[in-house]
Amino acid sequence: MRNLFSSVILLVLFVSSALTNVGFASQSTEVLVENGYARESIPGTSISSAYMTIKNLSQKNIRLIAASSVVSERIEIHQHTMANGLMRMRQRDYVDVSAQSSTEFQPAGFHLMIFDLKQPLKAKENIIITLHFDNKSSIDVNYAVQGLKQKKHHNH
Ligand SMILES: [Cu+2]
Repeated sequence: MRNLFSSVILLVLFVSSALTNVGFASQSTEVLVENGYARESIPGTSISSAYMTIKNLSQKNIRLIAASSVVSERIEIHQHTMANGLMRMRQRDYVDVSAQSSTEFQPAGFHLMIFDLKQPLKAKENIIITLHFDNKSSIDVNYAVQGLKQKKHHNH
């Protein structure tokens, strides 16, 4: 029961933040994050990945250096690369977003890798991930959870 109760509270928080899909900078208004979405976790696993576009409107280069969230204690910055026809994934310490430019996090590219999910991510939920930058600013970003593409459709 306690679990259900805290889920309801979280859901209320998610709904209020889902009203806008753009992240707000807590210390800098010069970074915008758009099109945030996360993947529904595959049943039986506790991992997911998240994607977005980070826009740097400022005159200075910035660097994404970490991500954190209540849904997991462990979120890493990753990059997919193709090598000899094989898709490889490696952890990155940071990803740069150049001045007045944007950097895409997308499948087959940069992504946030979410490990050790406290609860599975389900389609149509929203989660908040805080992005931390090297200029000490951070942004709370809303990620809409999308269903798995290959998943057969079930009605609950
Ligand atoms: Cu990854």
